[in-house]
Amino acid sequence: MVPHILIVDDDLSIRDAMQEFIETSGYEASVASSAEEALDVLSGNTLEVVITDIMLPGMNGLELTDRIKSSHEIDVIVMTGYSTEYSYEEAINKGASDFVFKPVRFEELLLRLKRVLNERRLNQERIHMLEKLKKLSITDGLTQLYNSRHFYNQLKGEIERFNRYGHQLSLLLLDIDNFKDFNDTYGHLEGDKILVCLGRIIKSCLRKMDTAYRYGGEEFTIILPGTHGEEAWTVAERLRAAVAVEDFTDGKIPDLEITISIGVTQYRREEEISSFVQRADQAMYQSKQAGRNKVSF
Ligand code: GH3
Ligand code: MG
Ligand code: MG
Ligand code: MG
Repeated sequence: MVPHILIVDDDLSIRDAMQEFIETSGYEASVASSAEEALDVLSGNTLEVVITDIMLPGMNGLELTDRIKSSHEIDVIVMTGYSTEYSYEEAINKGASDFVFKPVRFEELLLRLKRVLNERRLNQERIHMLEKLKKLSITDGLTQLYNSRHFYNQLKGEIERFNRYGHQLSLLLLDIDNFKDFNDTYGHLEGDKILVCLGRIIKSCLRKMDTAYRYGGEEFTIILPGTHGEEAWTVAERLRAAVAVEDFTDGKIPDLEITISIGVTQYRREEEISSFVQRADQAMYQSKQAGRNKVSF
């Protein structure tokens, strides 16, 4: 996308000349004759850079810079005459990215503009990369659900919310039944495919607020904020039933039955996080004891 530049100057001839120059340099250019008009243009457009004169009727270019930097992700280049009392430092302190003297030498302005745009691009790439790394650090590579590190962080947060606002909080812990047998019979790679497929089913059974995690090898957890135990049990039962009827291998292994056992717990005030998770684990174990493919509370 072509970068969009806004030129702010109260002198019509300067405005026009700069607009033409910026446009012939390959950018989209808009103009404003005052800071107030510039703020109007900003509110209705996506802009990359504002090039503003300092001496303007009404709000001056430094105040404009201040306003822009406090509410927009936009770079500002400030222009002023040699003889004014405004200093380079003042403009930079207000958040300006660069500064040019008037009369503006267009070739110099273009170099500075290119440098500012380049830094913007690098910054965006950096932010994008950090977001990707952050996502990677909380995601389980196989199932694309969240990982167990993220589970404990999120659960801690939900427990704090519970203690502050008294919202209900429930937890499901589920484990694939006799999965070792499956691996022994069909191999680990086929087992991994089952895990991926199960991850998808879990996701499809979740409500908007719920989050699912690969807790361990073939064990998963689901945090259900704002949910009391009975409701959580209903979610668990729906998930158990969905897994039991799923054809995990698209008929390649006829009569294959994959089932899960689920433990449901509701958070008790002031309970330690470890005790909360342990109770879910105990409930899951009860489901195993009761013959597997069950939900226990
Ligand atoms: P139960 O019904 O009591 O849960 O029986 P189980 O065989 O599922 O239980 P157990 O905890 O003894 O074994 C879990 C098995 O899960 C061991 C291992 O073969 C398998 N497993 C764990 N992580 C992975 C994984 O990442 N990929 C695959 N393919 N298998 C895994
Ligand atoms: Mg002026
Ligand atoms: Mg297990
Ligand atoms: Mg198991």
